[in-house]
Amino acid sequence: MKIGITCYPSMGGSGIIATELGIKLAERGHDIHFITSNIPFRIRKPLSNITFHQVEVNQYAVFQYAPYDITLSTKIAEVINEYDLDLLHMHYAVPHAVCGILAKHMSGKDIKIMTTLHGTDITVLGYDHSLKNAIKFGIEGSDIVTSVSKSLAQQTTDIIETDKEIIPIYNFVREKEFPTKGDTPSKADLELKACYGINPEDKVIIHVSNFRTVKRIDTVIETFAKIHQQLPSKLILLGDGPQLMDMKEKARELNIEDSVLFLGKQNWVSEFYQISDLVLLLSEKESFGLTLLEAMKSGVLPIGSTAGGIKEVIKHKETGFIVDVGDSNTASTYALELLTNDKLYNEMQQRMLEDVAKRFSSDLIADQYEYYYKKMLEDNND
Ligand code: GMT
Repeated sequence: MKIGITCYPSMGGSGIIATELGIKLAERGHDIHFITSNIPFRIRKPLSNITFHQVEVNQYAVFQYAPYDITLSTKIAEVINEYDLDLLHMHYAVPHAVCGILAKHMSGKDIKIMTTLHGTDITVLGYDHSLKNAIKFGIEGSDIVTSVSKSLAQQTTDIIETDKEIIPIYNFVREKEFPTKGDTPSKADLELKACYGINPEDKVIIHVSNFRTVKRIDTVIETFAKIHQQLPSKLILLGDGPQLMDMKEKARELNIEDSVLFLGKQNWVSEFYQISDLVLLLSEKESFGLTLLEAMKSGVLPIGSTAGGIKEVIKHKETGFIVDVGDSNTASTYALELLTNDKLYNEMQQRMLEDVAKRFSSDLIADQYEYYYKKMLEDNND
C-alpha cells in the first residue's frame, strides 16, 4: 500500500508512534510518505521505501499568522496525486484530520482517511469551544478513527459528543529499539551511571515527560523524597517544559536537589532505561503513557496513576502498581516494596515482560492497523 502519514515530528509520543508505525510498515514492504514540517526525529537511517515531504510555510507580511494548515493540506494533496497514494493516516484530530479532509477535496481523489487520536487533542483541546467543532468535523469526516486506549475512545465519545465509532488500538514499541536489560549492569551502564554521579548501588527511578502540569511531576518528586529517606537512590528526570523551574525549586525545598538529576530533553532514552529500576508516571491526564511501555519493554517496573489509559497499560499488582492521582504515600510504599524485595521484583518483572510481548508487540499492533487499512480500501470498492 502507498500510505501518507502526517504527525507532529517533534519529540511527543504521538510523533513517535506515527514514525515507528511508518518504519514498521516500510519494513513490511509498504511505501511510506511522511508529510510533516520536519524529518521525524526517530528516523535514524534511510529506507528506500520511506519518502519525506517537508511542509514549508512562507511568511508574508499580509498574514498575521503563518498558514501552516493550508500549506500542509496543499502539500498532502500534491503527494496524493504525484504518488497515487492509497490512503492517509493522520495523527491528531486538529489540525491533521481536518487537513487530511481538505487535502482529499483539493486532490480530487476519493482517498481514504484514518485518524488516530492520541490524547491531548481530545482531553485538553476538546474542551476548547473554539476547536471542538473542528475536532468533531475531523473525526466524523475520517473513514476510520482509532484511539490509543479504550479510555480515550470513551472520553472522545463523551467530550466531543459524537457517535462515530472509535476503535482502540494500543501503542507499541519496536522491540529492537528498547532491548531488555540484563540481570547485571554492563560496562556501558556503569559508565553512564558514573557520568551522572550515580553510585553503582543507588536505586534509579526515572520519569520522562514534557514537564506540563498534567504530568504531576510534583508527585513524582514527593514520591522520590520518601524513597530517598529509606534507600540510596537517584531520580532521573528527562524532558523539558513549563514546569521545569518550579520542579527544580521543589527539589531544593525538599533538600534532595543533589539526588534529582534534571537531564533535559534526550532523543535516545533507551540507555537511561537500561540503568533504571523503576519508572513513575503519575499524571492527572494520560491517554496511554508511551514512556511506561518503553520502560517496561526495557525491563523497568512501573508505578502509574489511575489517569486515563494507564490502567490499561499496567495491570495493578501483576505487572506494576497503580495509585490515585497525587498519592505519593502509596506510590512510595509500593516503590520501597519493589526495591527492597528482589524476589517480588523479579517475579513481577517476568510477568510484565510477558504481558508487554503479548499485548503490545509491534507485529500485533501493525497487523491491527493493516487490517483497518485494508477494510477502508475494501469499503471503497463496494
Ligand atoms: O504526553 C504528552 O503530552 C504528549 C502527547 C503527544 O501528543 O505526543 O502524548 C499523547 O500521545 C501519546 C502517544 O499516543 C500517549 O502515550 C500519551 O499518553 C498522550 N498524552 C496525554 O494523553 C497527556
